Amino acid sequence: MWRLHQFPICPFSRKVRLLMGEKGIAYSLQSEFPWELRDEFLYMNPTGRTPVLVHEEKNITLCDSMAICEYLDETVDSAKMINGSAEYRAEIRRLVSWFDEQFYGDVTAPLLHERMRKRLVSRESPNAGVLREAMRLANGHLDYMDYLIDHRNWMAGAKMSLADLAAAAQLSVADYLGGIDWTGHAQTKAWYSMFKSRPSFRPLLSERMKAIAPPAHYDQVDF
Ligand SMILES: N[C@@H](CCC(=O)N[C@@H](CS)C(=O)NCC(=O)O)C(=O)O
Repeated sequence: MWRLHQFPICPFSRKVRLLMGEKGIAYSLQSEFPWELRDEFLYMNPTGRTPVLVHEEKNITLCDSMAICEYLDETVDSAKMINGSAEYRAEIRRLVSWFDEQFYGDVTAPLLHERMRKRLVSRESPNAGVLREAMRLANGHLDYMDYLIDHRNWMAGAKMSLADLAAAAQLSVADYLGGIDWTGHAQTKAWYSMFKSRPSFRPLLSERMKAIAPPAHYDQVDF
Protein backbone atom coordinates (compact mmCIF):
# COMPACT_ATOMS: atom_id res chain seq x y z
CA MET A 1 0.00 0.00 0.00
CA TRP A 2 1.03 3.62 -0.55
CA ARG A 3 2.31 5.68 2.39
CA LEU A 4 2.20 9.48 2.26
CA HIS A 5 4.71 11.50 4.28
CA GLN A 6 2.97 14.78 5.13
CA PHE A 7 1.67 17.11 7.82
CA PRO A 8 -2.01 18.12 8.14
CA ILE A 9 -1.76 21.65 6.74
CA CYS A 10 0.77 21.08 3.94
CA PRO A 11 -1.18 22.28 0.86
CA PHE A 12 0.85 20.16 -1.57
CA SER A 13 0.14 17.01 0.45
CA ARG A 14 -3.54 18.01 0.50
CA LYS A 15 -3.58 18.19 -3.31
CA VAL A 16 -2.16 14.64 -3.48
CA ARG A 17 -4.64 13.39 -0.86
CA LEU A 18 -7.58 14.92 -2.74
CA LEU A 19 -6.43 13.21 -5.93
CA MET A 20 -6.02 9.85 -4.18
CA GLY A 21 -9.45 10.30 -2.57
CA GLU A 22 -11.13 11.09 -5.90
CA LYS A 23 -9.44 8.07 -7.52
CA GLY A 24 -10.18 5.73 -4.60
CA ILE A 25 -6.50 4.88 -4.01
CA ALA A 26 -5.81 3.47 -0.52
CA TYR A 27 -2.93 4.94 1.48
CA SER A 28 -1.67 5.38 5.00
CA LEU A 29 -0.30 8.59 6.51
CA GLN A 30 3.08 9.21 8.07
CA SER A 31 3.48 12.50 9.95
CA GLU A 32 6.49 14.35 8.66
CA PHE A 33 7.53 17.81 9.82
CA PRO A 34 10.13 19.11 7.34
CA TRP A 35 11.72 21.43 9.91
CA GLU A 36 12.77 18.38 11.98
CA LEU A 37 15.20 17.46 9.16
CA ARG A 38 14.86 13.74 9.85
CA ASP A 39 17.77 11.84 8.25
CA GLU A 40 15.54 9.06 6.86
CA PHE A 41 13.26 11.67 5.29
CA LEU A 42 16.14 13.64 3.74
CA TYR A 43 17.42 10.37 2.30
CA MET A 44 14.03 9.84 0.61
CA ASN A 45 13.77 13.45 -0.60
CA PRO A 46 16.97 15.52 -0.56
CA THR A 47 14.92 18.75 -0.85
CA GLY A 48 13.45 17.92 2.59
CA ARG A 49 9.95 18.86 1.43
CA THR A 50 6.60 17.19 1.85
CA PRO A 51 4.82 15.39 0.23
CA VAL A 52 6.67 12.14 -0.42
CA LEU A 53 4.73 9.06 -1.52
CA VAL A 54 6.25 5.63 -0.93
CA HIS A 55 5.24 2.11 -2.02
CA GLU A 56 7.65 -0.22 -0.25
CA GLU A 57 6.47 -3.49 -1.87
CA LYS A 58 6.97 -1.96 -5.33
CA ASN A 59 10.14 -0.10 -4.30
CA ILE A 60 8.76 3.27 -5.50
CA THR A 61 9.50 6.65 -3.89
CA LEU A 62 7.86 9.71 -5.47
CA CYS A 63 8.66 13.32 -4.52
CA ASP A 64 7.05 16.65 -5.51
CA SER A 65 3.26 16.96 -5.62
CA MET A 66 3.05 17.60 -9.37
CA ALA A 67 5.26 14.58 -10.18
CA ILE A 68 3.16 12.47 -7.79
CA CYS A 69 -0.17 13.65 -9.25
CA GLU A 70 1.03 13.12 -12.84
CA TYR A 71 2.26 9.61 -11.93
CA LEU A 72 -1.03 8.62 -10.25
CA ASP A 73 -3.13 10.10 -13.05
CA GLU A 74 -1.11 8.23 -15.67
CA THR A 75 -1.18 4.89 -13.83
CA VAL A 76 -4.73 4.84 -12.37
CA ASP A 77 -7.53 5.10 -14.93
CA SER A 78 -10.42 6.13 -12.65
CA ALA A 79 -11.36 9.83 -12.30
CA LYS A 80 -8.75 11.27 -14.66
CA MET A 81 -7.77 14.69 -13.32
CA ILE A 82 -5.47 15.84 -16.13
CA ASN A 83 -8.15 15.27 -18.69
CA GLY A 84 -9.63 16.44 -22.00
CA SER A 85 -7.94 17.83 -25.12
CA ALA A 86 -4.28 18.94 -25.22
CA GLU A 87 -5.51 22.56 -24.90
CA TYR A 88 -7.66 21.69 -21.89
CA ARG A 89 -4.76 19.85 -20.26
CA ALA A 90 -2.54 22.91 -20.83
CA GLU A 91 -5.15 25.07 -19.07
CA ILE A 92 -5.28 22.60 -16.15
CA ARG A 93 -1.47 22.71 -15.82
CA ARG A 94 -1.42 26.52 -16.08
CA LEU A 95 -3.86 26.82 -13.20
CA VAL A 96 -2.20 24.14 -11.06
CA SER A 97 1.04 26.05 -11.44
CA TRP A 98 -0.75 29.35 -10.62
CA PHE A 99 -2.18 27.90 -7.39
CA ASP A 100 1.03 26.06 -6.44
CA GLU A 101 3.33 29.01 -7.14
CA GLN A 102 1.45 32.31 -7.14
CA PHE A 103 -1.26 31.62 -4.58
CA TYR A 104 1.11 29.62 -2.39
CA GLY A 105 3.91 32.21 -2.62
CA ASP A 106 1.65 35.22 -1.98
CA VAL A 107 -0.79 33.77 0.54
CA THR A 108 -0.29 30.24 1.90
CA ALA A 109 3.48 30.35 2.45
CA PRO A 110 3.50 33.62 4.46
CA LEU A 111 0.53 32.40 6.52
CA LEU A 112 2.29 29.08 7.23
CA HIS A 113 5.47 30.90 8.16
CA GLU A 114 3.83 33.46 10.44
CA ARG A 115 1.14 31.33 12.07
CA MET A 116 2.66 27.82 12.08
CA ARG A 117 6.46 27.87 11.82
CA LYS A 118 6.97 30.86 14.11
CA ARG A 119 4.69 29.28 16.69
CA LEU A 120 6.01 25.72 16.52
CA VAL A 121 9.65 26.21 15.59
CA SER A 122 11.06 29.63 16.49
CA ARG A 123 8.48 30.57 19.19
CA GLU A 124 8.08 34.11 17.80
CA SER A 125 4.91 36.17 17.39
CA PRO A 126 3.50 36.56 13.90
CA ASN A 127 4.27 39.77 12.01
CA ALA A 128 0.95 41.63 11.62
CA GLY A 129 2.15 43.49 8.51
CA VAL A 130 3.05 40.25 6.70
CA LEU A 131 -0.33 38.73 7.63
CA ARG A 132 -2.20 41.84 6.39
CA GLU A 133 -0.35 41.76 3.07
CA ALA A 134 -1.06 38.01 2.59
CA MET A 135 -4.77 38.65 3.23
CA ARG A 136 -4.78 41.60 0.82
CA LEU A 137 -3.24 39.43 -1.90
CA ALA A 138 -5.67 36.59 -1.07
CA ASN A 139 -8.55 38.98 -1.69
CA GLY A 140 -7.21 39.81 -5.17
CA HIS A 141 -6.65 36.11 -5.95
CA LEU A 142 -10.20 35.29 -4.85
CA ASP A 143 -11.44 37.96 -7.29
CA TYR A 144 -9.65 36.02 -10.06
CA MET A 145 -11.19 32.74 -8.87
CA ASP A 146 -14.64 34.41 -8.81
CA TYR A 147 -14.04 35.44 -12.43
CA LEU A 148 -13.07 31.87 -13.44
CA ILE A 149 -16.12 30.34 -11.72
CA ASP A 150 -18.35 32.99 -13.34
CA HIS A 151 -17.28 31.81 -16.77
CA ARG A 152 -16.83 28.07 -16.21
CA ASN A 153 -18.38 25.18 -14.27
CA TRP A 154 -14.98 24.24 -12.78
CA MET A 155 -11.66 26.08 -12.48
CA ALA A 156 -10.27 24.94 -15.83
CA GLY A 157 -13.57 24.58 -17.74
CA ALA A 158 -16.38 22.06 -18.13
CA LYS A 159 -14.90 19.20 -16.07
CA MET A 160 -13.46 18.87 -12.61
CA SER A 161 -9.68 18.56 -12.78
CA LEU A 162 -6.42 18.79 -10.88
CA ALA A 163 -6.82 22.59 -11.05
CA ASP A 164 -9.81 22.33 -8.67
CA LEU A 165 -7.86 20.06 -6.32
CA ALA A 166 -4.87 22.43 -6.30
CA ALA A 167 -7.19 25.40 -5.65
CA ALA A 168 -9.07 23.63 -2.83
CA ALA A 169 -5.79 22.51 -1.24
CA GLN A 170 -4.29 26.02 -1.10
CA LEU A 171 -7.54 27.70 -0.13
CA SER A 172 -8.26 25.22 2.67
CA VAL A 173 -4.86 25.77 4.32
CA ALA A 174 -5.17 29.58 3.98
CA ASP A 175 -8.67 29.32 5.50
CA TYR A 176 -7.40 27.07 8.33
CA LEU A 177 -4.88 29.77 9.18
CA GLY A 178 -7.54 32.51 9.22
CA GLY A 179 -6.24 34.19 6.06
CA ILE A 180 -9.44 34.28 4.00
CA ASP A 181 -12.16 36.92 4.24
CA TRP A 182 -15.07 35.40 2.30
CA THR A 183 -17.02 38.67 2.09
CA GLY A 184 -17.78 39.58 -1.52
CA HIS A 185 -16.63 36.23 -2.97
CA ALA A 186 -19.97 34.48 -3.48
CA GLN A 187 -18.82 32.51 -6.55
CA THR A 188 -15.69 31.02 -4.98
CA LYS A 189 -17.57 30.45 -1.74
CA ALA A 190 -20.29 28.42 -3.52
CA TRP A 191 -17.67 26.37 -5.42
CA TYR A 192 -15.69 25.75 -2.20
CA SER A 193 -18.81 24.86 -0.21
CA MET A 194 -19.69 22.19 -2.79
CA PHE A 195 -16.08 20.95 -2.67
CA LYS A 196 -16.12 20.73 1.12
CA SER A 197 -18.92 18.16 1.00
CA ARG A 198 -17.01 15.77 -1.29
CA PRO A 199 -15.96 12.47 0.39
CA SER A 200 -12.36 13.11 -0.71
CA PHE A 201 -12.30 16.35 1.31
CA ARG A 202 -14.10 15.38 4.54
CA PRO A 203 -11.17 13.52 6.17
CA LEU A 204 -8.83 16.47 5.54
CA LEU A 205 -11.22 18.97 7.09
CA SER A 206 -11.54 16.95 10.28
CA GLU A 207 -7.77 16.85 10.90
CA ARG A 208 -6.03 19.36 13.12
CA MET A 209 -2.49 20.65 13.31
CA LYS A 210 -1.16 20.37 16.85
CA ALA A 211 -1.40 23.66 18.80
CA ILE A 212 -3.02 25.56 15.91
CA ALA A 213 -6.83 25.81 15.91
CA PRO A 214 -8.74 26.81 12.75
CA PRO A 215 -11.61 29.35 12.80
CA ALA A 216 -15.09 27.99 13.72
CA HIS A 217 -16.37 28.06 10.11
CA TYR A 218 -13.39 26.10 8.76
CA ASP A 219 -14.96 22.63 8.43
CA GLN A 220 -18.58 23.73 7.93
CA VAL A 221 -20.14 23.21 4.51
CA ASP A 222 -22.41 26.25 5.06
CA PHE A 223 -20.18 29.05 6.25
N1 LIG B 1 7.00 21.98 -5.34
C1 LIG B 1 6.86 21.19 -4.14
C2 LIG B 1 6.68 22.11 -2.95
C3 LIG B 1 6.60 21.34 -1.62
C4 LIG B 1 6.77 22.26 -0.42
O1 LIG B 1 7.17 23.42 -0.54
N2 LIG B 1 6.44 21.71 0.76
C5 LIG B 1 6.62 22.47 1.98
C6 LIG B 1 5.53 22.19 2.98
S1 LIG B 1 3.97 22.82 2.49
C7 LIG B 1 7.92 22.06 2.64
O2 LIG B 1 8.14 20.89 2.84
N3 LIG B 1 8.79 23.05 2.97
C8 LIG B 1 10.02 22.79 3.61
C9 LIG B 1 10.09 23.34 5.00
O3 LIG B 1 9.05 23.81 5.50
O4 LIG B 1 11.15 23.28 5.61
C10 LIG B 1 5.66 20.24 -4.32
O5 LIG B 1 4.77 20.55 -5.12
O6 LIG B 1 5.64 19.18 -3.69
